[in-house]
Amino acid sequence: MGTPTRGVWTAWILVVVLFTARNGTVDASHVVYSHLQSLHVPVVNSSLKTGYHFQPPRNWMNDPNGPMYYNGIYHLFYQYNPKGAVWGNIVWAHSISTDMINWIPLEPAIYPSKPFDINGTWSGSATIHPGNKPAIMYTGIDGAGRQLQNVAFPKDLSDPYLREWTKPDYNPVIFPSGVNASAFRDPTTAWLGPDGHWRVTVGSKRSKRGMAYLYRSRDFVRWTKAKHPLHSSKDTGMWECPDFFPVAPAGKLGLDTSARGKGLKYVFKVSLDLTRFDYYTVGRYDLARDRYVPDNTSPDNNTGLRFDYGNFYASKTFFDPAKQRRILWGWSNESDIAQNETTKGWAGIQAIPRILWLDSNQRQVVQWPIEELESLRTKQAYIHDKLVKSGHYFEVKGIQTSQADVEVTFDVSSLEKAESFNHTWTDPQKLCGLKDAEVRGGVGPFGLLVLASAKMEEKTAVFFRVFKAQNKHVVLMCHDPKRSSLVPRVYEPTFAGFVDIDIANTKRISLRSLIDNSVVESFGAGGKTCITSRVYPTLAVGPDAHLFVFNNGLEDIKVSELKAWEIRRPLMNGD
Ligand code: DQQ
Repeated sequence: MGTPTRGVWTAWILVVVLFTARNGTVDASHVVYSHLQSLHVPVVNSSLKTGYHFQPPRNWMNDPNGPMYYNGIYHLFYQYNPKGAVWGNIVWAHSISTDMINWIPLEPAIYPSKPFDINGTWSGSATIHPGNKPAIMYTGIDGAGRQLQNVAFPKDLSDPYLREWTKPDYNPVIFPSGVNASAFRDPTTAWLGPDGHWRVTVGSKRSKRGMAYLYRSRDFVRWTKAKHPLHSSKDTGMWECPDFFPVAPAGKLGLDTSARGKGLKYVFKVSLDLTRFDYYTVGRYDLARDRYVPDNTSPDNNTGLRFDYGNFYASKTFFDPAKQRRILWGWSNESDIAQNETTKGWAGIQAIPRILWLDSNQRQVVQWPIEELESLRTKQAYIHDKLVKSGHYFEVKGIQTSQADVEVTFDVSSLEKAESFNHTWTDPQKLCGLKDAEVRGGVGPFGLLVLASAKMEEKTAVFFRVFKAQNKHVVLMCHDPKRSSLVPRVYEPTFAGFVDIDIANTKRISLRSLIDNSVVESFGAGGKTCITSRVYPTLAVGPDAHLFVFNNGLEDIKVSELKAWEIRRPLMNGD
């Protein structure tokens, strides 16, 4: 019998995946592999484990929950399976940090134990009450499988780590009356209205319409459903993990979720269960009607703006009063099949926390890794004013790049040779699939080849391509992991987003990529377009991972400056 081809393997793996999925029950958003849920295996493939991204030492992790700052300490809770590397047995695991980079694990803060959460402690958010008193609202699953909203409070406010949380017996505080009880979850951070009442929004759907139901309360205990939802949108399906917060019209400073004032803009984000991506709009909050109204510059559906155009879901922001900034956390799941996750013994990471602010054009947000990450930079490589001729590439040498932070600026002196843009190319991801890094272009593709083997049998391309449309140029940013691993994988999509810059004017574009063994997290044009991918090289591992700059366009480009640092490992949850 001959060796099965890549196609045969892929088909076989797909059959296994589909068969397993069919035989499990499907919860709200994650396939349930009951037979794998409590399987403890040693972590076998540690070389691909991330070094500086947030991750528990073992097992499954999904959504970030209740991020907050309290008396000098950052807290991150997250959906965690203490018993295995697939979704199941979910508790709120709890870690603390003074810089959001080095993490110390604590005991789980919230776990199923009461009738109102006996079948699950799902996602939710923290709200800091006046007098600096934290409160959590989360979704509990009761014995009948209904999704309810519960509150929990620190048992002892004088414990600097807030280790223990109390769930009052008066829970649930919000019962699914008049809503679909199996699609009613993930309460947001609450905000105070001018009438002194708290407001919270909960994700849901009504038939195919995505809904963010609004509830009000004076005391955080008795909640009343508002007549109208905060927002809804047709044909978008279940809205998981909504997030709603004000942003300053200019500058990078963040605002408290309850901030009010003239000229404030708002961001509303939902995680669409149908596509498994996070979409947001920029808009205004009509306080008189207690409704969110997106601006007409933001498409309000699954063609809309994304915080990240890659593997990034169930994200959540919080206001950091210590540095007056809004921080975004997001879950980056594996691109692998459940069986492989079980063999690895771990699954899921959090993307590096990012500060988030409104772009000066007020049409989108901009994101950038928190400055604390820079404390992990060690050895540096530096290159400047280097021409990359059409069809050429060069290697960045002198540092190990399997865990690295790369910042590069490309000068594009002429746009003469830009390919023409077809107006039907509305989906950047499809366009990147069509015109991947190997497809020669006019201006671009140019960018980085990361986690590449010495002979480039393996590589993940992070690049830009510039097109000429009728009256302007269109810039596409892509992640192309098609050749990232010699082992066939089920899910290796190209990811892409358009970059809203006037390149004819700037004549340059910047790129930052955070490389971490099996993660590539990229920020184009100073954080206007972000993409995160999970890749699993077999050769380009540890010291055998290489970094190249390439130009596969007809036009020469110049690297005006490239700085790359090795990134050392922080304290990571006791691992
Ligand atoms: N994950 C949680 C839910 C949420 C989903 C369950 C999003 O609360 O809707 O683990 O990934």
